[in-house]
Amino acid sequence: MEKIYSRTKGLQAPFTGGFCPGCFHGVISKSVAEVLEEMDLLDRAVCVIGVGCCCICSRYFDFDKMNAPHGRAPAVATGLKHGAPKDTVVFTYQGDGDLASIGIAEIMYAANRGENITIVFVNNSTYGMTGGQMAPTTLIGQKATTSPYGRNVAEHGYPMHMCEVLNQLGAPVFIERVSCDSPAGVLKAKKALQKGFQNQLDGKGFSFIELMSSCPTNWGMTPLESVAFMREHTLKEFEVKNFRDR
Ligand SMILES: Cc1ncc(C[n+]2csc(CCOP(=O)(O)OP(=O)(O)O)c2C)c(N)n1
Ligand code: SF4
Repeated sequence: MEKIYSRTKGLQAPFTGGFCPGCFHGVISKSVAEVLEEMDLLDRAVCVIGVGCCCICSRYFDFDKMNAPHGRAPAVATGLKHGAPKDTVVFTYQGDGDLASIGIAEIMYAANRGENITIVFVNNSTYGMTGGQMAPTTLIGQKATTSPYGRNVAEHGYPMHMCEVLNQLGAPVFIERVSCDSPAGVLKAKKALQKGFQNQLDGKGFSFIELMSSCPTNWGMTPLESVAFMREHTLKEFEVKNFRDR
């Protein structure tokens, strides 16, 4: 029988899974590994992994990686990119608490300098690993353990849209928001990741890919309910689109 699918070499075997059922980190990290393999980059890629559930990727990614706690991944990636052999592909893998809250300074300045790195930003609108606290990306009215009555604009401000914020800067060359809530969405996400890595190989500069995600555990939903919530609410607040492609 013809073999039509095999697991990517970019994930260590045996892949037993460490994410909660229905969590998009699984399909996103697999997509990243597949794209690197398809582009023949597994031997020269380095992933700088932030804090949060993205750390679980440290167990699985079968290419060079390191951890950069407390939102500093873009700064660490900048240093790596400047010091590593020229053909090294350096990217970060960060959650929304890590990137948009704890590490807001680092992402802004790496983007503004137009560093030749790629950012993989997983937005699940909560602090997943630490128990569902409100993140900068939490929707208005969405409940969190630190806002049990829901995000209230008067008290907590509005959700932050990182693609739109970074789109105000001059230097970034590629900014796109995608969602892996359907097979077609996964294919689009892989195309965006490929573009982000190719831009770096071409020396073009800073690429930012935001992948919309869920956190069934902290949203208090089943996997299917969380996908329905994403489609009904999250993807209306965070529109899937390409913001910039130079
Ligand atoms: C400065 C700082 N404060 C708090 C923490 C604790 N902390 C570790 S992971 C995390 C939440 C990360 O959430 P997010 O980036 O959204 O990732 P997720 O787990 O949702 O994928 C926090 C607050 C930290 N590491 N550093
Ligand atoms: S806590 Fe949330 S973000 Fe973390 S693995 Fe579970 S579902 Fe995913």
